[in-house]
Amino acid sequence: MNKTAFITGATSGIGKATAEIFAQNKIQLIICGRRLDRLIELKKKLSVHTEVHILNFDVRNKKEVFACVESLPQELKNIDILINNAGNAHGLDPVHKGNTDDWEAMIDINIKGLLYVTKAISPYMVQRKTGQIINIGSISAKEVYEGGNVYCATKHAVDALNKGMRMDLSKYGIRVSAVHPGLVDTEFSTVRFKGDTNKADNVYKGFKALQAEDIADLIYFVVTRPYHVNISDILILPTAQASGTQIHKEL
Ligand code: NDP
Ligand code: 8X3
Repeated sequence: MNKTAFITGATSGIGKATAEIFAQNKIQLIICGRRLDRLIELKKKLSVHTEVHILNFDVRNKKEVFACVESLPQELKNIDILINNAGNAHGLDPVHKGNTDDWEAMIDINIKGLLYVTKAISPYMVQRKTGQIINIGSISAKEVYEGGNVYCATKHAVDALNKGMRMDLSKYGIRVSAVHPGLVDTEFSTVRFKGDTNKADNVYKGFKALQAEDIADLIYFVVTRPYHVNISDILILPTAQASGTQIHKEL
């Protein structure tokens, strides 16, 4: 039987690339995000390979999250793989100049949104005593950089939640793991800098950043290990990046 994966943040970047590699390998998909036009376009593209179901919701909206998962047809409620990917950085201000709306967005999306989705789906996994949850953390889950204050705090929280979820769920045969990327060239920096593409492009200048497909490849590797193997925590960096703050650039 084909596996079913639920991917949050499938409208761009890492989530979209993961949907693509999963579809090519016949994994049934539930693709989620706020931008419905992109979800429709992706469904059209991937439906030649596999079944694709759209759920259009904001992970911050607790009611919507639970209602959307509840609305799934019975045959799609047996989710085998949850990719907790939706998330972004908003701003890069020092704490004394921080924008509290940005802080709330990051806390609500990266932490609370991830929790709502997990709470909506994991009981079905517990019931079936099988399933896999992959939390997309970041090098910012392990290290902190100037201006990264709240974003790094939310990703440190994802790191803690990943460990806590594994403790709670491994007894039910559920695999829980985290993939922590360094710099990946996606819409991430455009969102962080509120649409300023010059600032965003500068982040990835002078070195070869990771591509969304590199992370998707790794995620596919993690989900295709034999069931007794859980890749519990993995950091993936561009070759030019040695740490959260050291990137070798040739400009
Ligand atoms: P993108 O900006 O390309 O993708 C972010 C995705 O998250 C989009 O599909 C977006 O969909 C979704 N999303 C954002 N906010 C919400 C929301 N409120 N409700 C539902 N979905 C939401 O960035 P990436 O692909 O790079 O980011 C994916 C994950 O990877 C994030 O968790 C990020 O923190 C992490 N990461 C990224 C790195 C990088 O350098 N790019 C490095 C390390 C980790 P939509 O807007 O349609 O809702
Ligand atoms: C995204 C990578 O270094 O911009 O999590 O925080 S970084």
